[in-house]
Amino acid sequence: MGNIRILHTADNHIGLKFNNYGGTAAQSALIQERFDALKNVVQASNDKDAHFLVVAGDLFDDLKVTQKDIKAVVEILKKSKAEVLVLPGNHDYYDGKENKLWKAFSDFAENTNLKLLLDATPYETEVDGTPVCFYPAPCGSKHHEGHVIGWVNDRVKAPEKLHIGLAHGNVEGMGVDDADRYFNMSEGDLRAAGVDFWLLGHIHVPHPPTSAVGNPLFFMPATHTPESVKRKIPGFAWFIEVNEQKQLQYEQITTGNLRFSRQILSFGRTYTLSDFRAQETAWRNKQLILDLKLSGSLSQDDLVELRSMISDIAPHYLHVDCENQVGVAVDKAFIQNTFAEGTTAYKWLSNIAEESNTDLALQMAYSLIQKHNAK
Ligand SMILES: [Mn+2]
Repeated sequence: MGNIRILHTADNHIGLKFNNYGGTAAQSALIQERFDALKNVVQASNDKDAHFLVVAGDLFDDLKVTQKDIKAVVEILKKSKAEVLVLPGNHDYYDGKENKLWKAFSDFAENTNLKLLLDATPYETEVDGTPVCFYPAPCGSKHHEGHVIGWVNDRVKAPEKLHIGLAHGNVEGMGVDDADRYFNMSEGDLRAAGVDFWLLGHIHVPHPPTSAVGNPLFFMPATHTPESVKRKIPGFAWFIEVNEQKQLQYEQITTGNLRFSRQILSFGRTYTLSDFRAQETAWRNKQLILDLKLSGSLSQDDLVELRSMISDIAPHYLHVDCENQVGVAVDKAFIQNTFAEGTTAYKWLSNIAEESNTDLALQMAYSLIQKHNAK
């Protein structure tokens, strides 16, 4: 029995429309990226000489993906030298009735290396004489609370075979958004199945967290390329090699080309415009979508400078979004520019500026004066 090599991906969400970037160059780049990163997954399967390329659900974002996109995905997956196993997830579920998505996929994939696992029934195969059995648990709907892996428990599992579960759903304790708690599985549920390990999808963060040697109960690859500014991580796939003693060596492979970065920054005494300038210069990358959330305060001159900086940085990125809520700092220069010398406001604010170590007292005093003057 030789080693068995598997490339594991999931949550590719082909067909995502990225309408929040509607009409921008970033929108078309993000749509195209889902295909390009899938090519990276296929390339990795060939580089690693994988026997199987497993897609553990949500290859497609919904059942309404266009025929053109389905065909393009099949064409990409066909280029893998591995056998490609595709499991329906909750976004691309299969409820037992013929649907356009999986009908078209099957038609395009006929007589290829692609195998669609629509039914909860073991798939027995072998690699160079080593028997391998996959236990697919496809999703039958988009939203479903309980898991669909229970049937695997009762199957007799000969010790000389490699037994691999395939499922798509939330794993309790992984700490993701409550909104994503579909097809909930506990570690106990996964263990009760009696397989050697599970290849899962659904949660868009990886598990285990890093490459290692060992015997994890389950793997989650995360998306193959990030899909929103909520993801700080790049896109990943797992490369898993199983030896004759059924010990695993697993390597996290980066498969995405684009990145998102959300920066929440507050200007003030400890974070200045020049700090921002230095950081921003280091971030520059045409494959990066930058999302800035700016607050705090800056001098009047720096505020003007900041605004022009923000409009100038766009060409250095794929896309820049900026929520600019930076206010004017009430410093000595501001007091002199705003109030006539000798007025109460001038004296009062200047005294605070002399004595106070915090911007807060000045900001509060200034806003009191503004309220008073507005009456
Ligand atoms: Mn999912």
